[in-house]
Amino acid sequence: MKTSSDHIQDYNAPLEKEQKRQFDFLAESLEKKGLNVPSLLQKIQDLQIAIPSWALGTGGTRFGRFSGGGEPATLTQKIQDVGIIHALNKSSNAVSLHIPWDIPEDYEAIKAVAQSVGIGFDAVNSNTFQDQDGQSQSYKFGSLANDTLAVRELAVQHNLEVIEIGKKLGSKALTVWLADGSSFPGQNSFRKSLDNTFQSLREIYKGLPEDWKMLVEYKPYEPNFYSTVIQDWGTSFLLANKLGPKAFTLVDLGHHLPNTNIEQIVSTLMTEGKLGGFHFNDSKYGDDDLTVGSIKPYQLFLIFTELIAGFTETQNPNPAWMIDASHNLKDPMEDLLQSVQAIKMSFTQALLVDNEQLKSAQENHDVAAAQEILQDAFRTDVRPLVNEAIRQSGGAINALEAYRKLGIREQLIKERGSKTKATGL
Ligand SMILES: [Mn+2]
Repeated sequence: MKTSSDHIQDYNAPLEKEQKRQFDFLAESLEKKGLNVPSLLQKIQDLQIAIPSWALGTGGTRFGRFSGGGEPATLTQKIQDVGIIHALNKSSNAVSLHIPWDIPEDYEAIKAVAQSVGIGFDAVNSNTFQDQDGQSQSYKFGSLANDTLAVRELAVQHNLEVIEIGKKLGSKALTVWLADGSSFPGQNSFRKSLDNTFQSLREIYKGLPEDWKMLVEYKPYEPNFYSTVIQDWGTSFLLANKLGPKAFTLVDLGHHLPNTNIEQIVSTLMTEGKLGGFHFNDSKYGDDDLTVGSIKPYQLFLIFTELIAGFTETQNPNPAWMIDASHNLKDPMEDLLQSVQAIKMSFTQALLVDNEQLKSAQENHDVAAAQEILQDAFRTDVRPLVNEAIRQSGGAINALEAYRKLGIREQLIKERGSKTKATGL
């Protein structure tokens, strides 16, 4: 694959002069505002976003799926793809595995592949939203929340197995997302479903190693359309609190009803020390799996502003950063490069917010000034700074352009064929 350091340096060479000119110009104006540019570069370099194993193939909708060429057919190929992304952007040094779609056959071999491309293993994800071949009980009417004890036990057992798989890979967190709920009023008892879920999660929590986290994800609807058991951050927070100090809430941007104030949720969770992880994506209507920053970049910036304030002003542990998207039109790797870049840009813009000035505007009830402070940061074109951080780490000045110029997809199609299908999709 043409992603060796030499290939990337060859791609960068003709762009270096213009990159330096743009960076110097921006750096000078930031320094005039009292910002420490080397420290900004370091923070941008340190931000690493995990890639989910399911995002490397083309996603589908309930109407159909249109495969792209050269999709990864095996776990090894998925990890190699994450390695390509990381080589280009130096910002995606971990993969988040979905079990049972990505159970390693040979753990040592998989770890060696990951190590060879500089990739670690982020949170492992359990799956009780679909039945697997030969499964003894069905999740059709719920898993951890199911009224039938044997179904709940099967779902608990699956989660415990996922922890065991994660332990062998060096993962440190289990993400639980439940499809459980009801599609019609009267179908389930809300109280019983919630209590069953808590009892099941408690069994899983008992099997969690000391240095692990359990991330409890919420979602207001889908695949159930009347109610989901863990419908919102409040329900997830309630469960995480009852479970104990290793349990946290996970915020998936797509898992909110339209216009929900997600930045306020982030702030509240961090105040309580319970924000455990983030799933990035973007959406116009619901859980649309669109490229991060493609629809609501200002919202993303406001979320990062809360996160960055929370890092210094709360005791919340560092959250796990993951993308959770798998959309149906673009080359998945191009989409992931765009998403990671969008995350880095919003993060960087949020780093530019003058929190002291903002506090003073708030104390003086100067509403217009408070808005100006935020928007001054948001309207700064930070691309030369983000690209410089990536360049200094050995990545490509423009990762997406490099991906195209180096002909990565063409090489993958040549190696894997044009009709491969990613597992789980
Ligand atoms: Mn998610």
